Formats: sequence, structure tokens, C-alpha cells
Amino acid sequence: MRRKRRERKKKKKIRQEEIHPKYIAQRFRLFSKYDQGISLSDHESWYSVLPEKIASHVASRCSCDVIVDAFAGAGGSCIQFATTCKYVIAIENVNSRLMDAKHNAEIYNVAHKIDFILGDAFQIVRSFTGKVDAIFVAPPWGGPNYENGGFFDFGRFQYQLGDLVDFALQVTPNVAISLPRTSSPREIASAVPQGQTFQVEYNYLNAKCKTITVYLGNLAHHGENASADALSNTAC
Ligand code: MGP
Repeated sequence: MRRKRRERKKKKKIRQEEIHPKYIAQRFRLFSKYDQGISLSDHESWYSVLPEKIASHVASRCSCDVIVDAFAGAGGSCIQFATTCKYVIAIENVNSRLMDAKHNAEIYNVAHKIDFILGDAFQIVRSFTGKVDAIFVAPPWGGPNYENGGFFDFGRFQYQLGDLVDFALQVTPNVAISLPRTSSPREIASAVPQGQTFQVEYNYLNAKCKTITVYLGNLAHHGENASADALSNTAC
């Protein structure tokens, strides 16, 4: 019994030590209510959560009745969607992260507006085809060491970017995808079906580019739209 407890303590310590101090330093940017008991129980949650101001901005652009957050993680985005949408379907395939998302949504008093579903988004979202207004996709990028001085290597992705776009478009034409800030606009353009309007948005926080959000369908009709031809191959 004592040995088990010691092992659990040791595991927890290792998990905490794996978290890069830069993410811990940014904890209040990730969740402004961090000190009210926010839970991020693994390393991947720390580096994957969208900073709250960016999540809030993306949510304001995705305002609708029902949105799916296909890779909900510890809940940073679905919490914000719950403030701009009537209902949120949050899917996550790691139980401890889904539990964190629920717990964190309770801190923000929005858990009652979110359906938390444990499972593989690729299997689950099919049942929502045509029944939801928008889908948000923030896939794993293959770890925090994703920058190599050049454009993001989409070979690191667990899924092909084009497959992710197709998967999301099966559910609804209104799609938002969160990608690395060093993604090549040309690669993004080639993942979007021809003729489809899309918009690439660079998300800055305190003058630093953090992520890119790609919007399709009605979500792209905001300011200037991009097309493959109009894009220069630059990253932030
Ligand atoms: P970062 O580039 O790892 O850190 O993540 P940061 O704070 O810019 O530090 P610096 O040393 O690069 O200056 C920036 C943001 O990208 C994170 O806050 C997350 O929102 C997002 N992000 C990073 N990773 C590795 C992932 C990922 O694997 N998946 C998702 N969905 N988002 C990620």
C-alpha cells in the first residue's frame, strides 16, 4: 500500500518536472482563473492549451448555436466557446484531460453548457454531421519542440493536414483549425479543397505570434479572405 503511494507520488513528481518552466510562467495567460484551482494534470495539456485571450478571440469568431471542440484537451477552448455559443460538444480521448476540462469549466461556471465526451473524435464526430454549426480542431503537433528555424514540418503531425480538413468538413462547412505559427501558408492552402474560401489568422499575444487559426466556410467571412494565389509563403 505504502509502496503504491510512494510510486504514485514519484510519478506525479516526474510529470510535474516534465513541464517546461516557460509554460508554468505563463499560467495566468493560459487561464486567468488559474489560482482558483485550474487543473492541468499532464505535460501535454500545459503546452497544448490555447492562451485564454486567443481562445476567447477564436470563440468570438465562432459564435453559433452548437460547436464541436474535437480535441478539447484540458478545456481552454471549450470554456471560451461556452461563452459565445449556446452549446459545446467537447471530445477528448484521454480521460484525465477530459476530467480536467470538466473541472476547469466548473471554475468558469460554464460546465452546464458543455457535453464532455470521452473518445476518438474521428469516430464520434460522424454522428454530428449536419447537426452542428461549427467545428474547432486543435490537433496535437507532435510535441513542444516543433520549431526548427523554418516552416513547420507537417510530417510530425499524427494526422495529414488535408485529412484533418476533410474530416472537419464532413461535419460542417464552418471550420476553425489551430496550427503552429510556423505553418507554411502554401501547405495550408494545398490542404484546403480547391475553390473553398478560407482565412489564415495569425494570433498574437503581447506582440508575440503564438498560433495560427485557419477559418473555413462562414467563419472565414471576416475581413479579408485568403486564397492559395493571394498568399505569400511567409510565417510569423
Ligand atoms: P510554444 O511555441 O510551445 O510556446 O506554444 P511559447 O509560449 O510560444 O514559447 P516560445 O519558447 O516558443 O516563445 C505556443 C502555443 O502554441 C501554446 O500556448 C499552445 O496554444 C500552442 N501549442 C503548442 N504546441 C506544442 C501545441 C500542440 O501540440 N497542440 C496544440 N493544439 N497547440 C499547441
